Amino acid sequence: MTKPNFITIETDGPVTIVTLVREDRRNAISEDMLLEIENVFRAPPEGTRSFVLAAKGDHFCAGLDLREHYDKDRSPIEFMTMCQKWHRAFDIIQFSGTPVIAALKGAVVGGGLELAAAAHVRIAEEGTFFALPEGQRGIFTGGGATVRVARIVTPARMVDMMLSARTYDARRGLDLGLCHEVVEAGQALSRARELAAQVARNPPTTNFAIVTGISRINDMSTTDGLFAEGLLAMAVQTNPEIRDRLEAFFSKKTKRLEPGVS
Ligand code: 1HE
Repeated sequence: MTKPNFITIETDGPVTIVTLVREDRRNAISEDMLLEIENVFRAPPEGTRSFVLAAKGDHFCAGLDLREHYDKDRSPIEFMTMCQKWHRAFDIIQFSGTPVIAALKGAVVGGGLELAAAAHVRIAEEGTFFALPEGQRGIFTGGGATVRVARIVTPARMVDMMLSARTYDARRGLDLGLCHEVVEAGQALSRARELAAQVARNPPTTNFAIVTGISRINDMSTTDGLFAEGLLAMAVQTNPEIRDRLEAFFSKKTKRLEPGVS
């Protein structure tokens, strides 16, 4: 892989931290940047057991690079091809089998929300805001929001978000499922790293089943879904790696779950 320009890749033991570093454009995603994002999730550094997806600057991501879109004046078929590239890149994030924890701040809008929605856990710091301003710009989503964001907030709410361009702050985003945890301003990255390190300690087969299986099963009929769940459980529950964990539980060596602790 050639050295990326729009992202940085750092490893911290089993955690790989991918950072968007195009803060002068508020991390808006150009074609080249999209390819860099796809490449790192497609072929992560050896030993990666979880990812943090973060951003430099005050904003996570302002979505599609509107300047590039304007300058390229794409034809319909060129934009269809472009959408397929966004779908492919974000599918790899969601379905590669390795957990991705996003550290959100500032604007998480348009294609930036589509990117965040492909991650498995979203930590937002105070000051984060979510929106789909496409309607206002006269355009439509193209990076998977009609599927991923609509599933989170419901299709009806997504219609409203796109028509009104309303913004939701971090707390409201938490209520709606756009993020899973809200932390103080400036703390999203450290919390995401902490969680990614914790998640990296789960057996890879278990993480694979969690991050790929649940979404896929929710695309299936009840009968197919239950069958697929059984197949996943068959592989995960009989994995020899889990025996040590169960023994640690029996011998009371593992921390017990506590109410109210997340
Ligand atoms: C950009 C972009 C961009 C900023 N493409 N250049 N997304 C949007 O409609 C979001 C548009 N952006 C914003 O609303 C604001 O920029 C922010 C709220 C994110 C940040 O505001 P602020 O005041 O910090 O920055 P700024 O002055 O607006 O922007 C700084 C520079 O970044 C400026 O360029 P400059 O040359 O004047 O310095 C902006 O033009 C540039 N910039 N956002 C290109 N998005 C697969 S389809 C997906 C559909 C979509 O994602 S639609 C995009 C929705």
